[in-house]
Amino acid sequence: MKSRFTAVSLFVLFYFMFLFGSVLAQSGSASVKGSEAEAAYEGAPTAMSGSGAKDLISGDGPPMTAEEFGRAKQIFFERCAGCHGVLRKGATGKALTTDITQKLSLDYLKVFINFGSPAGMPNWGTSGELTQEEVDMMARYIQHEPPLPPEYSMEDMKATWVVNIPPEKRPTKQMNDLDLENVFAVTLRDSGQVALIDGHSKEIAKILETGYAVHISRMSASGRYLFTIGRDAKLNLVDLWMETPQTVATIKVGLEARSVETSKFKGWEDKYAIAGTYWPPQYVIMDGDTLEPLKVVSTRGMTVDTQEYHPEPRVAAIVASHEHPEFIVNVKETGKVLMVNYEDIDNLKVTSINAARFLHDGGWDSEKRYFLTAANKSNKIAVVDSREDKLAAMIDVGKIPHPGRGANFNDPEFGPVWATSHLGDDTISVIGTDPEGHADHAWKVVRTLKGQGGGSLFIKTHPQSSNLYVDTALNPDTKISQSVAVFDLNKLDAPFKVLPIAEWAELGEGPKRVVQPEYNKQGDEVWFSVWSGKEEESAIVVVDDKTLELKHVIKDERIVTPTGKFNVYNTMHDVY
Ligand code: DHE
Repeated sequence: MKSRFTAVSLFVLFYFMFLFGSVLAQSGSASVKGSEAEAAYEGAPTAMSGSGAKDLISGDGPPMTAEEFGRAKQIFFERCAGCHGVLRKGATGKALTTDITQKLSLDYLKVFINFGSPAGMPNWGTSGELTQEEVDMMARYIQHEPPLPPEYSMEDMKATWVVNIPPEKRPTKQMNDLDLENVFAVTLRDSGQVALIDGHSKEIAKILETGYAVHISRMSASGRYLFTIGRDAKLNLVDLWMETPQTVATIKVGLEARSVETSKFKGWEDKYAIAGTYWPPQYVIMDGDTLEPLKVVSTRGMTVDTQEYHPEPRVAAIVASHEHPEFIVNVKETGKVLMVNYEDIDNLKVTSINAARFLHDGGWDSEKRYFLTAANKSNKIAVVDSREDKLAAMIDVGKIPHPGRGANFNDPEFGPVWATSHLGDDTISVIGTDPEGHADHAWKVVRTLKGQGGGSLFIKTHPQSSNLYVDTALNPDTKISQSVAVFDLNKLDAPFKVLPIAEWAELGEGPKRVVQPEYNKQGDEVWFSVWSGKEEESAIVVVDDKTLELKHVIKDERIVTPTGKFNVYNTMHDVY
């Protein structure tokens, strides 16, 4: 059925939505531009198609055929679940459970889906992403109960677990002549691969097949093993000591995932790995050199503020403690940070620290005692003291903080600080991190820098550098999304410089978003991804950190949609 809106009903509905807000409009004060960036970011297609999900076509919802329901389910899983949650309990986007949607008229929902909202809901219909028939179908779909995706058990994991080369058949020393500590593992997002690039020659040493829409890589404490996770929750364990580095074990830990980490506490180096999943909401502890799954733990539970049950609290960032044999696990929807002690996994001790919703990414202070993490919808940074296993502070920052792992440096006036940029505004919040030496400034925003604009994802510096790089990859203005701002850490009051990274790459058509600065081991050069579409040419641009001039452009037809880059040494030692 083709949907038709009269001009009058459209105007009335739209006016109403703008004037009074809406039950579906996202709350908060994000600017329109920040919300656009946020929607583009969180609303990326998920790895789940909805196949295997239990359909719950309810008698209370509007008429739908099974075929329509199936199609709508797939669209929802691929396009909407990232913001609204698989079970539609709400996250970045509002809750769309039937107690809410069935109270709204079909026309109202159609307008919303068609035109989007100023708070960040994309205009699915008018942008041409969905046809009018699909808009109508989606409006009816969300008035039915959400389908339930299958759970994923230890047995399911074991069925996918493969050890290609067992530990006893692996080399006992490095068999290649790569300077491993200066290798970069580069995410090739849409080809489902990782490129290992030599930091000196800038040559590709190896392309490894990984999971779908591969996301991040992390290093084992020894620097021998690379762990890479895809959005489809496929995990690769790569042995960098082999003659040519290769995958020695794989496992699928769920249906949808973003994070992986390995044990780093003294005496536990390389022993365990942990991966967190978005669906099912759980984490799994694995053997560090085979990926054998050992313990699966659900994150379902009560939210930090209203203390109500949440069925889908996704696992966001995970870091390994340097203070205790613990993993620090961010649980997005409940707003809790879990300190998971791996000393005795049969009698697992988990300290649950109250933070705020919705926890996302974060990193260490320079001493690696305090974990600073973004509660992005609360516009706060939570500080966890990993020595005391307690919340040290909650700090108000700009709109939708997105630090990546953040940036540590010595502020000429305020001493040791850590900084984050924001998706929702153009500021960079600089936070004091030294409660002993600079007690007056600790856990306060000591200064706020103004960058190029909102839509920033990552910020980076290095102990050997006096520069701070801030990307703006999701800014709607291409001039801004294709360049980066550089601040001089010795003259923070001076205006920032702009480096035209995408222009330097000399590529053809494409969005050419400049994303995620990453230093080499020495801290004297910085690598940027110039991220275009799958069919377009992308590149990696290397900048000389002293002169801020172009040093090298890595172009190769195998460099498809490069995004994250993980220098082995810096990732191993949490240098940022
Ligand atoms: Fe990421 C880190 C989740 C979209 C590139 N991303 C993370 C982490 C999480 C996360 C939880 C922290 C992992 C950790 O430290 O253990 N990312 C998500 C999403 O849920 C989201 C918003 C939407 C989605 O559908 O996945 C999302 N991320 C993106 C992108 O679109 C990016 C820009 C490009 C890409 O490759 O997909 C992207 N995310 C990254 C990168 C990191 C990351 C490069 C690691 C940064 C670092 O320096 O450590």
